[in-house]
Amino acid sequence: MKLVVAVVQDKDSPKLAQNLVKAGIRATKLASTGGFLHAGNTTFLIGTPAEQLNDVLETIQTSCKSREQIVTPMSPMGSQLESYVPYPVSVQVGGATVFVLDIEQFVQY
Ligand code: 2BA
Repeated sequence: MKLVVAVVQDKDSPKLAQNLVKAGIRATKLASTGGFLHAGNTTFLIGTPAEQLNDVLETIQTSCKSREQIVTPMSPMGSQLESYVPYPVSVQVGGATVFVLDIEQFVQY
C-alpha cells in the first residue's frame, strides 16, 4: 500500500478530482497554501495498492499542467529603503508536486 501526497494548483484540482473518480481511484482533498507564493493550492491524499501506483501517477500527470506565475516581492517598509523598487519575478508553478510514501498499516472501521 502506498500513500500519494500531491500538491496541485487550484485550477487543476476539479479536473484531477474528476479523473480520479473516473479511474476508480479514491482520494481526499485538502485546502492548502504554498509556502513561497502564499497562494491557495490543493493537496490530494491518495491511498492506493502498490500495483495501482502507476495509474495514479499517470492520472495526476495528465490532469495537471505547469503555469508561469508573476510574483511581486513585498515592498520594504521604512524610509531608509525608499529608493528600493520592487519588480515582478516570474516563477514556474506545477504541474504537480508528488510524494510517494510506504504505508505501514491501513485500516478502515
Ligand atoms: P509554493 O511554495 O507557493 O511555490 C510556488 C512556486 O514557486 C514553486 O513551484 C517554485 O517554482 C517556486 N519556488 C518555491 N520555493 C522557492 C524558492 N525558495 N526559491 C525560488 N522559487 C521558489 P513548484 O515547485 O511547482 O511548487 C508548487 C507548490 O508545491 C508549492 O507552492 C508548495 O505548496 C508545494 N511544494 C513544492 N515543493 C515542495 C516540497 N519540497 N515540500 C512541500 N511542498 C512543496
